[in-house]
Amino acid sequence: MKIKPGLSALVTGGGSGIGRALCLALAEKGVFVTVVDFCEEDGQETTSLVRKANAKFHTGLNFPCAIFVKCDVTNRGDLVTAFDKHLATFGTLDICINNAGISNPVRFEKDDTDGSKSWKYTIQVNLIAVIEGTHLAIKAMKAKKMHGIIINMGSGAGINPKSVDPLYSASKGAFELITNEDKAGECLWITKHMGLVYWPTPMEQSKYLVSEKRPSSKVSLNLKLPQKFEKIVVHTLSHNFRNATRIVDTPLKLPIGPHQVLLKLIYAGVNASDVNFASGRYFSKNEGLKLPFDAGFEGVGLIAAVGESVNNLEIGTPAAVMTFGAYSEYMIVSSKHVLPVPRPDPEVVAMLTSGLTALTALEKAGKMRSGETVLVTAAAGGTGLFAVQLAKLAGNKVVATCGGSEKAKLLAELGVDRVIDYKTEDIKTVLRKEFPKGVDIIYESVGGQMFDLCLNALAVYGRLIVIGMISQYQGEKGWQPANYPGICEKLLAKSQTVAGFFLVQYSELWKQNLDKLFHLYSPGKLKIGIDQRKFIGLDSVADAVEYLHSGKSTGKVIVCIDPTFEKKTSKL
Ligand SMILES: NC(=O)c1ccc[n+]([C@@H]2O[C@H](COP(=O)([O-])OP(=O)(O)OC[C@H]3O[C@@H](n4cnc5c(N)ncnc54)[C@H](OP(=O)(O)O)[C@@H]3O)[C@@H](O)[C@H]2O)c1
Ligand SMILES: *[C@@H]1O[C@H](CO)[C@@H](O)[C@H](O)[C@H]1NC(C)=O
Ligand SMILES: CC(=O)N[C@H]1CO[C@H](CO)[C@@H](O)[C@@H]1O
Repeated sequence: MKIKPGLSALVTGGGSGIGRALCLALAEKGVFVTVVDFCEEDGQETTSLVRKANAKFHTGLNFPCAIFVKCDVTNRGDLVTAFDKHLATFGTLDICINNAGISNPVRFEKDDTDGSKSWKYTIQVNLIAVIEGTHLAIKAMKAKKMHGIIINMGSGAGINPKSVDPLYSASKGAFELITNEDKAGECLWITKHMGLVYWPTPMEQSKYLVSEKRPSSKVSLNLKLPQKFEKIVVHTLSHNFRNATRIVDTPLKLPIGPHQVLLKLIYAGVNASDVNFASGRYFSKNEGLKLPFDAGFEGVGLIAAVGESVNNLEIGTPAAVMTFGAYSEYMIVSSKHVLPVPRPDPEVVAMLTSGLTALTALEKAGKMRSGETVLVTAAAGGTGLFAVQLAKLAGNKVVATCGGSEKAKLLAELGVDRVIDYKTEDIKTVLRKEFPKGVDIIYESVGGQMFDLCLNALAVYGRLIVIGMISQYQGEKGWQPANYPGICEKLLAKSQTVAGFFLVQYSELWKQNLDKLFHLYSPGKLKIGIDQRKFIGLDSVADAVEYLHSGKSTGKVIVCIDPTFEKKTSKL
């Protein structure tokens, strides 16, 4: 649900704490609020704060932007009145947050009364009233035939008795549940470190978890693991990925080695360079290239087994890999190549090669600061979408090139200052006219004529980062290395740098930079663009690779390897 002015919300326990923070955060977006609380003073105060925050969105209303209903949530009659008053004032109910909760200060063994300091009362408030509130909210929403959102506030204390989470994060967390409907029925646990924390569904647990507590021997022999699995191998060197590869059956040999991890893959990322890998370009001549070899650069999934010497990784943990062989149902990898991640999601796949390349290349090779001009080519592609946003977040002016109006629209929405759609405008003319002093940093991944054009558009002290040359990978005669006569003279005359960047050589920064990307993504500062076309199963990988090279994709192209995870279903 998009949170917008004119929606209405009912928040129990809205007088103070998280409840008040939620009422105010909703009011900041123009939402009408019914503040429900048993304390008159707190409730009235929140209500007047909400009215103030809400005023700028609404004028000339014949009803108030917020109302207060004094209510003890353990009294069903009170609660019914609160919902009735809400509907009578605002007409519909869009969001209901059952937030009222108490802790019981009396030690359990001394707690044998029936009063307001008894365990019974705690259960009434924290459990029964939440169930009643959910009922009443469903009734109110159904009566108006409106789609709505109900959030029942839990507590970190339910999982980890010591953790106390800040009010602000809690209100943010709830917004995540309102705006992202894929999360219907889910539970969101907000922690201070990695944003959203992943809980396997019961289905995933029964399918992939060996046991909750592992026995002393950590080699897990899950009887549910298959005897064999499918993967994609390169059998002939060719830059035509479809011709170069085939799907093969492989036996799953257990137990795995002491330092190894068995990863069950869910999503794999498609990389512009898959075609270079399939043509053998990643192997130097003396490395003794041996066919067939496994394809696919990156993926996420769940850890299905760990070797006996692996102490830092648990079965069932979502994890990512960025090593060859990710176009596969299962992968046996050294534990040092396994990166734990919050969720096995397409967004996480996008952050791997595409996100890490953008962040690391701009900072390391581009020496990005703020207040400069940054040009990104193939800007609506997998890595390009990250590059434009990161350059913008760092405080730079961003220019982006792309082919097509849909891509141009998306880039403009992401805050790009000047989008050049080369299908309707000439890049060279625009740059000459609008950026006569040149551009300070260029994130260049197209190559060929685009590289020449970019080099000529570079400012004094400018840095041109060579990210790739996608336009060259599948030429008629394959990839032909180019000569650049006069390049030294050009660079010398303007103190410029042309810097190569290859992510593989920055592996010591992967973990730390992945964390940085999560920190930007969780609060919504960084948007992750996933191409909307669905590729399901290993036999769709070749289609996905060809689609990426068709120039039609926007954002990261992803293959879903296990379709049982493709659609998230509600757990309510
Ligand atoms: N150095 C590294 O470590 C590293 C890591 C990751 C990626 N890369 C490089 O980054 C680039 C982008 O990779 P990606 O995986 O994120 O792919 P991508 O940008 O999603 O690739 C698709 C986009 O590239 C452009 N394109 C495709 N074919 C083209 C062609 N023949 N001529 C001109 N433009 C073409 C198109 O955009 P428009 O038509 O809109 O421009 C297309 O939508 C590639 O060059 C890749 O090799 C490098
Ligand atoms: C790929 O295979 C098809 C059909 O076998 C063939 O026509 C085509 O020339 C091949 N392409 C390349 C680049 O090898
Ligand atoms: C993980 C990985 O190897 N990703 C590769 C994707 O493709 C680019 C080049 O286009 C490589 O630089 C990345 O290393």
